[in-house]
Amino acid sequence: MKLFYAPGACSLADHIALTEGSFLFELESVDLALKRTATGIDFHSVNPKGYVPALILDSGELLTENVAILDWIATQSPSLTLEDPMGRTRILEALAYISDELHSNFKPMFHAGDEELKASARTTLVKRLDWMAGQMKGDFLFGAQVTVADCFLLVMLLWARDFAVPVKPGLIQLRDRMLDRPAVRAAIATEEWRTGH
Ligand SMILES: N[C@@H](CCC(=O)N[C@@H](CS)C(=O)NCC(=O)O)C(=O)O
Repeated sequence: MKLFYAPGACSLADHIALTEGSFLFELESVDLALKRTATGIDFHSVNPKGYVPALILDSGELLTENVAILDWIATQSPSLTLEDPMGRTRILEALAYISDELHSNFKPMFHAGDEELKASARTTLVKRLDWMAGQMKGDFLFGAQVTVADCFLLVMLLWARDFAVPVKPGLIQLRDRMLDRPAVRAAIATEEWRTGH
């Protein structure tokens, strides 16, 4: 299995989840501007969509989209999902929210210009993150257990820190608890990604 990623991009969520789940996998970084992988492959030949994450399964099949990859990881690693009969559905609900309502609204922050769009995205992000803070059921989103949703949420919280988007204390504590985890530290160190702070 191989994960194609870019340092500090949303693919870090998948990288962390694979590491938390003790999967055996390889990594290859992608230059998103040039669409070239570290070994010099045209990234479009790996993932015609041209964006990370892209996971090549042991079967050779390509899996894309954070929600699908994280759901697949959770189905393979019971420690990252919830046993409750509604558990998978609730995690998918959270993943969809993180993808549509958080990740999408961070996109303007990564591009120069259009300050108006950035300001409006920031206002939406504050509202959406506040709502998420109100959903926390314990130390992590669903209580005491880390799930794939926390892995995805962490990346959003790191971006919030880097782009100075204010977040409630509960989410800051969740971020710091995640950052204390050996798997999270290992994944971030492997990507050689330095956040802005
Ligand atoms: N819908 C995709 C979006 C992934 C995405 O936006 N990836 C960004 C990095 S965070 C990327 O590779 N951007 C480069 C590009 O779109 O050219 C998903 O959720 O997996």
